[in-house]
Amino acid sequence: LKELNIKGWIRDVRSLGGIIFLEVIEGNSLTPITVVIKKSENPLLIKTAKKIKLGSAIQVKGIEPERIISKKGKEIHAKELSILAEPSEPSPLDPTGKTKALLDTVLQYRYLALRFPEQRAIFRIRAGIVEASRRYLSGKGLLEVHTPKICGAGAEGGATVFKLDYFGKKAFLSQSPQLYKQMLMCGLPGVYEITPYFRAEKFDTPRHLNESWGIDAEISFITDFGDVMSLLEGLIVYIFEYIKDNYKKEIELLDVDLEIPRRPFKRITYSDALEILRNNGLRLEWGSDLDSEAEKVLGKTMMEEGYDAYFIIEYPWEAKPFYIMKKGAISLSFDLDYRGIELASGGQREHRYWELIENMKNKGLDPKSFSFYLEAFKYGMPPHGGFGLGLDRLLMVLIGARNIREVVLFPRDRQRLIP
Ligand code: AMO
Repeated sequence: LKELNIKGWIRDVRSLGGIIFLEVIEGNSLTPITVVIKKSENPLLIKTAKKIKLGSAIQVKGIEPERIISKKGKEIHAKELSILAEPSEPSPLDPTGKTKALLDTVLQYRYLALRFPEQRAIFRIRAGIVEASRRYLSGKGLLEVHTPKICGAGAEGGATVFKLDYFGKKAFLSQSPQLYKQMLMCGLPGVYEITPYFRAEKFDTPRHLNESWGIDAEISFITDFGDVMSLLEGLIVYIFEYIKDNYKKEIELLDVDLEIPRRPFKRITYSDALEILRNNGLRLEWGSDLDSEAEKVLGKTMMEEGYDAYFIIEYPWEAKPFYIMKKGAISLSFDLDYRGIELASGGQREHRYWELIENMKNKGLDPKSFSFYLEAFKYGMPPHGGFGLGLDRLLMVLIGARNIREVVLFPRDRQRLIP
């Protein structure tokens, strides 16, 4: 007989005749273990067990029986039972998980919610995505880097920066590693960074956060932006396959039907997209951004054609940031959407010093405030490009969550600064 020593929290207590069953959430497990205490074998323990409060942290020593009497998976017959910590207040979440909590309550008590298997599954898959990204991008020869999050200039537009005081100087929280990953292309063939984005966006939607995470990559010596799209497509498919192969239990628990997106991802131009929208009764001016309504309609059309993931390429340059290469009125850029939700964007960058300055002026930016960045373009900067992939958005679509907050432990949005 195998000796067991388990530690965890009591999720449910049932008694039946002379037997008490404690359902315990153990260690990292996704399935609770049943602790069996028999009055006939252990009259003293049964007294302790009867007084035990739901949610208590306990330790049990005992043996694994040859035949299981509880209906649920693993079982231990207790010889010793110690209560390590008792709750001083009743749990704000139903410990048995039978009554589902509202998202607001989950977010306030995420640490408690993590005792539920479904919650554990979400954050394990999140870690799995990061793990898969590291494997894939390192395997492609990109170096994992860490760039500053306290910055002297913002890359993604002045309106959405969080300002802070840096020993009397004006500083910003990084909106994206954009400027630094590009500067690094002056000395390396490829980098990636898994990083927070801080953005003072005033959106209050199910897919926006003020602190989100990105998987950013940048590669140099590219032929065109197709090289960057291939890298991103490969990464997405690798992540889906990795999760499907290594997180089977989690996927099953969350009741997800994980389909690997069909390759090659469909590529449509921005102009094609406008045409599709027009055929669906949505008229958009050439040059305007695709709003969430437009994204949804496009997503539906693409799914009807059998594509979950698709690139929208060649946006009007007007609608893209200064660092993207301009070719007449269009930009050498792409967005990657999945079933109507934008997951990533990227493109080929302007690597030529004077053209880059021209682009900045075109956008009404003062090249002087970016001199540290421009400096890197003076010493043989090769053609390069990259992408930023939203980690939270990717996890959200992967598990079919309706709200991005579900997949972030302690989300930062317009209302939430604590916990
Ligand atoms: P972009 O601004 O499109 O591009 O951001 C890249 C991806 O990051 C995710 N994302 C967000 N997710 C949740 N809440 C937000 N507020 C939020 N903002 C962005 C999205 C988005 O597609 N520097 C470029 C990338 C590049 O060209 O390399 C950039 O930041 O999934």
